Amino acid sequence: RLLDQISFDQNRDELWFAGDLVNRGPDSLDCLRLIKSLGNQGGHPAKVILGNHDLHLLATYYLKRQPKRKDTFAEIFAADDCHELMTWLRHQPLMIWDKEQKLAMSHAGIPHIWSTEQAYRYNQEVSNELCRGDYEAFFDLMYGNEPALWSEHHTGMMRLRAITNYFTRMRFVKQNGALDFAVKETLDDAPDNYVPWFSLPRPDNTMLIFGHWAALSGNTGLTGANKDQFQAIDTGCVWGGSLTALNIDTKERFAYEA
Ligand SMILES: [Mn+2]
Repeated sequence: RLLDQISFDQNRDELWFAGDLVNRGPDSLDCLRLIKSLGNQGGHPAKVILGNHDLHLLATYYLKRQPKRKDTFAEIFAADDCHELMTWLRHQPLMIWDKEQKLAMSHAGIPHIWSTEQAYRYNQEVSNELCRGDYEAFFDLMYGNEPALWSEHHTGMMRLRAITNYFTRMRFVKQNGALDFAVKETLDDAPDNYVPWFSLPRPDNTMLIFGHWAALSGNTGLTGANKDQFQAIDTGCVWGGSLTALNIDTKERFAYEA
């Protein structure tokens, strides 16, 4: 319905998706099928980055685990094209970067302690593991909150887990970049000594588009000169709010109210 509202045209428009394609609404299977199918008729394929729920789906599938009570994966696992969908999803990155347009997107954002270029390299480290490495071992060791603080000295799975957590789960951080994993509510609920990741000055002025933090309702609360640098586009559709599309060229927003 949102695509109808913005008169989406496969041949003219390119769609970017900010992750959590699944588990946040009533029809995850058809959502995956629709997004994967874009580009099949010669138009632009969708650009997709992985969110924490997409990674959780992949881990549940590849490790053959029982879905959790709140998961809505049964329909996907029962589908004839499940394997194809999972292979396609596993090959999606954690970050998209359009260097010329000075534009990047990741599910939760990019911490202020990483330049955009640095973030892109870290994204490639995880993507290589998911596409060509031991992805089952990755999924097995992916869950966990440690290390909460980034260091260039992290190696192996600790490093990949930290990168994944920054890209897909970050909300509040400390000045040194350490992540909080407990608070998922609004800006007023910051734990002591933590601030929203986008409130700290970044090393470059690339515009960052992100989802994940539904409680923001699409509003970072920023008022300064950098307010447009951070585009929160999750407007809480999962809780009955609207679903939002941002026109990358004009920065105009469109919301479908359910
Ligand atoms: Mn999320």
